[in-house]
Amino acid sequence: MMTIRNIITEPNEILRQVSKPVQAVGNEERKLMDDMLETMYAANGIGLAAIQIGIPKRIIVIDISKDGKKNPMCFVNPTIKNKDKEKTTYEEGCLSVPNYFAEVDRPKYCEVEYLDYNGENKILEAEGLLATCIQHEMDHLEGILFIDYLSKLKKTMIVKKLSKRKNPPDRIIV
Ligand code: GNR
Ligand code: NI
Repeated sequence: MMTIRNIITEPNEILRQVSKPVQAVGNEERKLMDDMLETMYAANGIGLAAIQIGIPKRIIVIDISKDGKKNPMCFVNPTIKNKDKEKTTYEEGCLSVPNYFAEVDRPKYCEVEYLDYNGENKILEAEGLLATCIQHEMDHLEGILFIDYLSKLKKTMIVKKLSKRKNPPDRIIV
């Protein structure tokens, strides 16, 4: 059974937490990764960090495949081994910063070491959108959002607009 979880949006202090390493990849972690993928697909995102659904664990999921094909990727305790000096620019968005997009420069290439869905140690060489997405997600593990790279003026404007947004709660249980 997979569950679509609620995605936390800015401003919310939870998004600023530093996520904790996972001790071992077990069934609880796999269930979390399943739910994260389901939540990401439902929101039409290409990546999601556990903290975005309120779980401060160093787990991210990514799927950058197109036209209905699925290629879910799971990363537990990811670390960047190597990254390019050369930068690339993408227009980034974030499911925790809904409806706002801005260009961000990041290393064009990176090597990431992680544990996969089965807890196996892997190394992946990433470039282009995948490299950008991995770095965006790994920022979430440190409590960093893409808007932190924008000018203070742009960032303040976005946070102000988001805080005025009426966020309808999923369900009110009385
Ligand atoms: O869905 C997403 N799209 C995206 C586009 C460019 C760079 C990064 C991303 S990640 C984002 C989903 C998200 O918020 N992940 O944390
Ligand atoms: Ni994000």
